Amino acid sequence: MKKSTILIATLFSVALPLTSFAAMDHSDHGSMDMGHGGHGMMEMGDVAHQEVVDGVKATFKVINMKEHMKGMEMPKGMKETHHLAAEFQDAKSGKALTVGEVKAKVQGTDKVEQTKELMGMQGHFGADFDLSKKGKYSVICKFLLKDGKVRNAKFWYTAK
Ligand SMILES: [Cu+2]
Repeated sequence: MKKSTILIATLFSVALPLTSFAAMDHSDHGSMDMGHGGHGMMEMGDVAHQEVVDGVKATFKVINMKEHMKGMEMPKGMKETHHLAAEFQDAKSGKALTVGEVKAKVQGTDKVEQTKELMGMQGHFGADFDLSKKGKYSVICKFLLKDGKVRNAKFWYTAK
């Protein structure tokens, strides 16, 4: 009798953080901006940059939201024009790495900086940026994955 009580208590203490994490993940998805609901983001847009950084293959896509949201209403007052999506894989095994902290700094030729945290969603990390000015933008992405290493990737994106 006592033994089973302890066992149940142990099970609960293990299970609880997991469920709360899952619940948090869900609410994140619910509050996510459009584009993360129905379709897989990574299937849209072209690969803007891909590189292997210290054993991790990083793939970046920059998605022009207007182009991909044809027929859908853009939320009023939204100045973000592009969605930056980042996907990470173990370069050796090809296994998707979906847990981590990802930040990106986007800077245009006008030197205006936009730094945002990329949120985990549907197997990739993403955030929206304002790339409404035509021209070159530098994108610097800093990502900390489960192995505890901080990696960087940098590329240029030209907004047309
Ligand atoms: Cu996304």
